[in-house]
Amino acid sequence: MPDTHALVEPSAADQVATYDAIVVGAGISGMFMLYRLRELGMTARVFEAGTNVGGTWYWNRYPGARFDSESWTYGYSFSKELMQEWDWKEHFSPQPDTLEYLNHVADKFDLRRDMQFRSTVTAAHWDDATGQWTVTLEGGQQARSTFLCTAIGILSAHTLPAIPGRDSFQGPAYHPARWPHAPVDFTGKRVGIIGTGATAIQAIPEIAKQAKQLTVFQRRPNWAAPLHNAKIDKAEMEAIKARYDEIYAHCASTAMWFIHQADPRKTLEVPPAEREAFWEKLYGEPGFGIWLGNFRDIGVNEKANAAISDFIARKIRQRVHDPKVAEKLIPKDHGFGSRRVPMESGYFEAFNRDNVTLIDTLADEPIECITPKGIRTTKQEHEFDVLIYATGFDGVTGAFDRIDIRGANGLRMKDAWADSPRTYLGMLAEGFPNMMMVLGPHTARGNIPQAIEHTVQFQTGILRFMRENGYTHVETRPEEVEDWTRTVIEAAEKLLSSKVPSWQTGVNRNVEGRNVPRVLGYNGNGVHFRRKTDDVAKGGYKEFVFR
Ligand code: NA7
Repeated sequence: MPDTHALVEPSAADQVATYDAIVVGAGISGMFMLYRLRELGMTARVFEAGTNVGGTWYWNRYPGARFDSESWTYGYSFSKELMQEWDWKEHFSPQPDTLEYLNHVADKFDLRRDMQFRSTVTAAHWDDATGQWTVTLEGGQQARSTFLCTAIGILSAHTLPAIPGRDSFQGPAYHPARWPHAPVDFTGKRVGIIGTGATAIQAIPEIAKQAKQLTVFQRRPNWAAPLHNAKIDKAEMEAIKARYDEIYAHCASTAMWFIHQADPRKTLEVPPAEREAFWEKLYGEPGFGIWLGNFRDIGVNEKANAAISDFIARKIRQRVHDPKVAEKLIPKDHGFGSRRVPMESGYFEAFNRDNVTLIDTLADEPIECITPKGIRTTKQEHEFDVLIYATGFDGVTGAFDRIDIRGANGLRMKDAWADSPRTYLGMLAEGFPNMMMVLGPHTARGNIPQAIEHTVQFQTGILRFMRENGYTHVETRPEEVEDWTRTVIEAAEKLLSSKVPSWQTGVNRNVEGRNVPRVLGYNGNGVHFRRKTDDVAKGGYKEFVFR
């Protein structure tokens, strides 16, 4: 008798691989999520658009890209062995070293065997009947899972400038988040760069050293302060390793999970000379101290903020030789620290070079269009060999918007979040069962890798709890979502930053409908956030619905 089974073609449904969990993204979040899912004995598949691990540090290969957080507080802390074997070479790690570190982590824990690269997720649909997510990739491949973990980053949806003629430029044009893998040689080149955010502030001093001519098109200046990076020698690294427990415990005890702790004094209560000396000290020290270790009211009190802004403005005037250029580099529309403060290495001095020109596109020369030869302003056409669009990202929700995510009853995430994201702790979103968001909107962020580790711990805690109790379905409770959303909005209202347009408040004028500030993160104290999540876990996750 012939074996008829052998003749039956498998149906399309049979060909769809099924996992316990699908993770979208192989950056710091996705890598750690995979590690923890495996520990739970779950089957998991990671889909990643790039050709390797690293996320932000895979994509952003532009000259000058580096941490502006201390390297030794910005790696994984889940493995003491990993911490002891990895030597950070610089206090603020440059992108190539960070990418090497993340590849080392992927090798050490054999992560790539559950990862599929060159795999952009275009859709993720929840099916109420089967209690499963179906994930679709750009090429049409599909996979199913009980849980969906979004590890898509807060700054991964890069945006190009919405300027007429953008695609007509005949030379190479780069966005820093899609930088070529081979170094770009600017020698003898006329380079134009649009944007003066954290990315451009890192790139400009480096490109200026090589280019024949660098023209910076600035729409609105940003406050920036010196990074004071330095190498770490063997002895110093050993000393850091010996203190890791203490360092990480200290970070967990600060509001933003960095080593920096706000000074408990209020700015205007401190005598001016003492205040000035304190600011001089902070300005001379490495890292975010001038922002996060400053007097505790600079982010909430307008007079205090005006005082520190005046101090930083004086520093810019001292560092930039041409007073007219210095004035253009000083922000007048927002105070120091009310947008994310980029830390710089020779940014202001770059404008003292003969080969660097600053163009103020708001006051002096608005950009009219991009042409085949360069950029036309209201005054002239500037010709370039290379253009750089350092024009940022559709922050926090942008990466979600690029995937067609549909939850219970076909609810589209874009519709659900049209006014505001609705989440519980930024961990799960209302209406999207079994979807865990790492760095989702309305969560606490601060020190990003530490936020990631905390979030993944919390979420895999839920998964363990579900397994122990025989549950397969988790969702948020409406009253808890309401309460958390209110908490997040109230925490933001006190801050001067909540009114200032930036990626942090979800404003990106290159994206339709993104011109009104929104609250996209939990800006309360990170210590309170940790306590809250720990209490939810200890209490048996009563704030969620399981079945
Ligand atoms: P940012 O900080 O959002 O900066 C983008 C810059 O590009 C900013 O100066 C914008 O000016 C400018 N921009 C954007 N679109 C245009 C157009 N159409 N015309 C002229 N200028 C434009 O992004 P980054 O990549 O620098 O940094 C993102 C984060 O990455 C950073 O905060 C770190 O956390 C790491 P605007 O201020 O909107 O006037």
